[in-house]
Amino acid sequence: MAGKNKQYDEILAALRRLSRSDLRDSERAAVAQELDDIDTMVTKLEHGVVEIAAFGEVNSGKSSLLNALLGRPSFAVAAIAGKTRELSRQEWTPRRETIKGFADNRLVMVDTPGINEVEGDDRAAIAEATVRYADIVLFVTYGDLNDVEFSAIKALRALHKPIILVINKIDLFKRRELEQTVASIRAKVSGMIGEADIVFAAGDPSPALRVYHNLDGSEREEWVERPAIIEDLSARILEILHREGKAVVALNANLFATEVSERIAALKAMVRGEEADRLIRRFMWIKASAVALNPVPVADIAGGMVSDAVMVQQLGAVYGQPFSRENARALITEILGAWGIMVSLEWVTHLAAGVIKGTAPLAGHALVAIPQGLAAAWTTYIVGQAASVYFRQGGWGGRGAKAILRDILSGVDRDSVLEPLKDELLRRLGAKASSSALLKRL
Ligand SMILES: Nc1nc2c(ncn2[C@@H]2O[C@H](COP(=O)(O)OP(=O)(O)OP(=O)(O)O)[C@@H](O)[C@H]2O)c(=O)[nH]1
Ligand SMILES: [Mg+2]
Repeated sequence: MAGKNKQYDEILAALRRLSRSDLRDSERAAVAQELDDIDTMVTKLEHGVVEIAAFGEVNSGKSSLLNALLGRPSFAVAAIAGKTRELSRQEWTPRRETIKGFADNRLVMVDTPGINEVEGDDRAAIAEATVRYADIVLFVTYGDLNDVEFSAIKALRALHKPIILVINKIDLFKRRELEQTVASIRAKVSGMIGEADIVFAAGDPSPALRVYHNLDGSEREEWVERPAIIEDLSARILEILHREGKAVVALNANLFATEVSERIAALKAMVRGEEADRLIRRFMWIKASAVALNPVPVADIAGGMVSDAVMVQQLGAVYGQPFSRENARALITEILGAWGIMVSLEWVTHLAAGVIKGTAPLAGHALVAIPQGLAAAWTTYIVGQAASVYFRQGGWGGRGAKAILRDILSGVDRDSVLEPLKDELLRRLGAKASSSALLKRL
């Protein structure tokens, strides 16, 4: 099929590009599942597979129905609910020469576990994962739709899957009961599933009791097997394939590609965000401890840009944007300018007042060292956050650096960012102070 159809080729090419996209090891590990999913979809498209999945509550007769369509007992069936535990696939070979354009396709039936035991949001996620590769969904029920079934149908509709709603086990219904059930189901799904896509079936009807009248007037009872009722369903599936042709498969592949690339983008952003955070915290500590353990003149706090420049370069690498040392310095200058901080004693004192309050009065060396260390770390934090935004969005964007700095500053609680650093500095300085006190006493 590949190569014959432009739409297919484009989707295939997009998926292959996605799986080859430049990913660092940590990113590749985070999106391993998505890359596997892409491989599965690529293989499916390359082999021209069309998947038809049965979906519904446990015991609704999904496996039996698929067996009836296949004409062989391929899927396990049981009277106890929850027989099917995993997705499984079987090739279906109806008179496929009758389906226009599908002569070189493989039709595959997919059996799925029942949806019951899963709750709320999870149900939508499970439905999504279960029918991810399905081109047509057979939603199997054997009575009026309950809330679980209804919310599953809504989830499937949200995925834009063509759905055939199968009212199964019709051999168990009385005529009136069946009419009422159908009327109620139609009302519930109106606007979601068209009438032509609601069909009756009996995948595995119970045997019927036949009474034979003998010539001598006696009667003989016998249980006789009844054939499955699947003609309407089978016809409807073939009709959809016939009418929609490969658009059904292309639509599904396209939705899949969009969904999987969004998931990859989100996971990549998460991995990068976490790495950036770790990096910023490491540099905050380096700077805070260097400054606090060796106090430098206050004016040097923001001026000593070397470690910040290295951090910015490394952040660029996390976001896949190599940055020279000069560019890193220029970016830092721009950030500090947009922030508009006064690197002055006043600023440090002000900052210290916020963070140090609540701490036992500091003495001697710590009185100067800790506020200076924290001020240095705070500068590094803000520079790191702003640079991360810059790299993430490929520049400052229309709103400019000042607006971004404002967002960062209003969205962060300075005291809680610096708190762990303060404690660690106090611990280290405390240890240093007590050892020097000890030395003096000797
Ligand atoms: N009377 C009647 N019984 C049916 C019909 N289809 C299936 N059954 C019975 O319903 C029970 C469950 O059938 P399965 O096909 O295993 O149902 P399932 O939906 O695959 O169930 P799980 O795999 O547990 O989710 C079995 O006892 C079947 O014989 C039908 O059309 N009529
Ligand atoms: Mg089953």
